[in-house]
Amino acid sequence: MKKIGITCYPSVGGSGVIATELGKLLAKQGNEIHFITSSLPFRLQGVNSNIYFHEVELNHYPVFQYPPYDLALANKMAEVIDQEKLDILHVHYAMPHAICAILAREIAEHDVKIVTTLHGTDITVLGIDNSLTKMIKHGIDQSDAVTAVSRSLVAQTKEMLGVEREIEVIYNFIDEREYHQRENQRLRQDYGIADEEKVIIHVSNFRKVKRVADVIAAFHIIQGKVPAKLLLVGDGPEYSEMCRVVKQLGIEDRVLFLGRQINVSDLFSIADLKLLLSEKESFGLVLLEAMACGVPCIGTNIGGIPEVIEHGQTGFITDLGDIKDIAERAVQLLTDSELWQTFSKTAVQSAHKRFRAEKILTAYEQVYDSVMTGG
Ligand code: GMT
Repeated sequence: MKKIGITCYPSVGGSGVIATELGKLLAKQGNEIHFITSSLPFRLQGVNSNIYFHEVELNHYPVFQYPPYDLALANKMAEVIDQEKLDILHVHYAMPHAICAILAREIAEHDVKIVTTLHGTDITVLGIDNSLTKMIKHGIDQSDAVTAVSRSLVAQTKEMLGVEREIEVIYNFIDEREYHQRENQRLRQDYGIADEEKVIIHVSNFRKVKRVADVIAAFHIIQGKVPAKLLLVGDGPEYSEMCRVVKQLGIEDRVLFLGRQINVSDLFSIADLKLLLSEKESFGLVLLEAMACGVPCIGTNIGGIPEVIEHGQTGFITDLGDIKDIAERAVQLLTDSELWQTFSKTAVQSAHKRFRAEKILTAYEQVYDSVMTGG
């Protein structure tokens, strides 16, 4: 049994999902898990006797222009390390969480090992800002072990930050009990989807890097050839602009903006195709969730996406912004039911074989064992 602290961004997002689900699995194995976060992680519902939550409280002192979240977090981490005698502090994101963990390790009296998992944004987005690179690199170099969610992210981290240390690839995983194929005719009816209509889905935080406009542009072509509806799930900075684009194209009746949703597995159960056309994506957890529900995917040749989608087997990989190719591939899949069935079946098998929770949990446990034994 180990005592493990976990810090992540608790709001909706793949890294928060992975951190929380991993904590739940580790708790089930008999480990004692301490979440140290600014609010309760959204997937952490219900009571579990092995899981504790330590809230980082932010005080708005008038002397500070901004509330010092990072320092408050480091202080809380140090407190929890000492009080609970943590063996490991597993932080998700080098920036700022690994930096906070390193500071906390210095402040705390009890010896703790730091494991950092890179999820992408800290490297591919923050890493291009020169004012932060030295600090991100420091966070990575000073961690006892570092993992990343794809081979592509490891390569980018080494190239962009000049990191030389070992970074282990541990892919994201899915909870098979939640993400699996199921019938949901009722939900289709609730959303007004006709029997002959195909359902295309996109799930994201509507940031510019997600290129939601490309999803809409591709759908515009697709729906001219196949009766279809587009489900846009999520919310973020590009939301209003996307509503405008849909209106301008005159396809409001075929595009459903569903906003943020917690139970996306229900939505995947009525989808025929998932589109993720990002310009930056270290993994694309939503692809894996879709695959586990038997939904073939089309994604861009970016970051870790080609490590998740097997081109020509579980979906297609297309060039960034190649709307014509994306639409053609989509129409091919949606109109060839034999091909679709094969892709759908292979997607489920691939999700289970390569990304099942049990396999990924073992990989993280090995990292914990290795830092604790100094290996
Ligand atoms: O940008 C996002 O989609 C959110 C971000 C996060 O913190 O959850 O996602 C990153 O981590 C996910 C979990 O590992 C990955 O699946 C996403 O690909 C990654 N996002 C980017 O690299 C842009």
